[in-house]
Order: sequence, then C-alpha cells, then structure tokens
Amino acid sequence: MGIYSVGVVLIIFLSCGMPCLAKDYTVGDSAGWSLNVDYTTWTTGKTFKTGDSLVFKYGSSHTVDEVNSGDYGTCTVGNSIASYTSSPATITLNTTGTHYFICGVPGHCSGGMKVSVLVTGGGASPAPSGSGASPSAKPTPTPPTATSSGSVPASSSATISPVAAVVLSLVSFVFKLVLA
Ligand SMILES: [Cu+2]
Repeated sequence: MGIYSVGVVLIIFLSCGMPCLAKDYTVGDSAGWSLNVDYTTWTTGKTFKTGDSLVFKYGSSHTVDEVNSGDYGTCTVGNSIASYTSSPATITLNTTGTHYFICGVPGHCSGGMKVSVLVTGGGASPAPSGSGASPSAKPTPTPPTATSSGSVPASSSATISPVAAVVLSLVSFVFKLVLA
C-alpha cells in the first residue's frame, strides 16, 4: 500500500489509452448466441464504438458468420466476410458502419439468429450535426470530468480529452486517498 501502489495504478492508467474505454458485449447476454432470442431487443439502447468487441457464446451446432447487408436481409449463407466456429468468438468492431452477423447453419438465420450493430467512432463522437448521423443517435456517455468545467466549444480534439479527464480524476482521487 501507499505511494508505491499509487504509482502502479497511475502507470496502468497512463499506459493503456483509448483501448481501456473499449467494452465487450456478450451477444444475447445470458442467453448467448442461440435460437429463440430477439437480438433486435438486445441491441436496443446499446451504443457500439470502434474498439468494442462482440462476444458470441454458443453451442457446437451454431456458427457466427459476418455477412454483407444483402445476405443479412435474405439470410444467405456462403458468402461470409468472416466465419467463426469455435465459441466464444470475440469479434472486435474495428470499423464504423453497420456490421451484420448471422448463424451459418441452414434455417438458423431465418429462425432469428441474426444481429446487426451500428458502430460509431471510438471515444467522443464528433459534432452531433455530422454527416453520418443515424436517426436514432443517442448521446454518448461522457466520462466524469472532475477538474475542468468543460466549456470547450465544438471540441475538435475530442479524441484525447476523455482519456485525460479520466486520468486527471483518477489522479486527484488517488491522492485524496493517500493524503487522507
Ligand atoms: Cu445456429
């Protein structure tokens, strides 16, 4: 304990940068990747950003195939962009846009094993009036800003400031603990 652990915590935080803010989403939560799950309900209210991951957990009678929007709509198997057969399959969402996943076992996609996620840019999103704004865009949760009162107009340097804010608040928190 003491000043040494403070240093360790600081090093961990300072060295990880944006990936630390990435989230893993278990598709279907406890139901996993299975038949008879409504994945539209599962995605409702979730905001996916680049760097986040989808974790598919499923039995050996299923697969995960990433497909294009056309094949997603028609449940066409065989043209997959990527296919995963061992569970759990952790798929990092590296690019913005909509990503489409289906089960490659015949009949399963039409039976409900299909999920699409809209991926937006990592960290703080650019100006809300930006070009590719989705109709159901939700406000991105902002990390706690302990120090600055944040009156920055149209933050163009928004990619680093959330990390800085988290680090700053952590530093002040830890030092309060140590000095208490
Ligand atoms: Cu299946």
